[in-house]
Amino acid sequence: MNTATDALIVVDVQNDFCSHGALAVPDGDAVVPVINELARDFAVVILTQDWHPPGHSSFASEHADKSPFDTIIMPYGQQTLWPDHCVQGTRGAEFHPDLHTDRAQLVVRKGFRRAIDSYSAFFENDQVTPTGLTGYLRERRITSVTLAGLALDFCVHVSAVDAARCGFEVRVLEHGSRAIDLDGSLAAARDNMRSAGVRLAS
Ligand code: VGL
Ligand code: ZN
Repeated sequence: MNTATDALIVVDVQNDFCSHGALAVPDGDAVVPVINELARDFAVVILTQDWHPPGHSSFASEHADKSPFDTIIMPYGQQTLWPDHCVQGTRGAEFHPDLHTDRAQLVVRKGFRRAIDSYSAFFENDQVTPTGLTGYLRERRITSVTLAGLALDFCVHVSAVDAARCGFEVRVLEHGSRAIDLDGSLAAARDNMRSAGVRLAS
């Protein structure tokens, strides 16, 4: 058992990121049994849920002449465009049916503002708008976080770097994560996490 100062943050284990989903991460379903097992060792379990309104600005379908996986410049910086995914209230936005969610104490929804995406569980993609998770963790006296889920090179990566930036001790469990890997994004994410002081464990 980990202590009460450690939290497990399970990132975006939702139908749209799993097999047959709108933005299926290769082998994404494989994280479910690993995370179910892991979660039993944590006193504090938090889930994140990508939760976009229809017509979200990160959807390629909202931009003329753009395709999924193109990048554009938004007022807050560079943004990859995605297939429509995790639309609020749809089956794709629900957690994977085999994910054990009963022990989760908090669900952090993110990406719910139309004009801005949020990869991180801590800050939206402008890197300044908070989700409130830092305050929650601090109030609960949590000092260290372990992350797993989808996708390793996007939401897990940015959440891990932000957690380190907020002063938490951070570990990412690679065996409980899978990557999208667009143009070397996985290698870049690993470098970035290591430079931020994140421990990559497998
Ligand atoms: C994610 C792309 C778009 C993720 C979410 O969970 O990694 N990736 N929305
Ligand atoms: Zn998304």
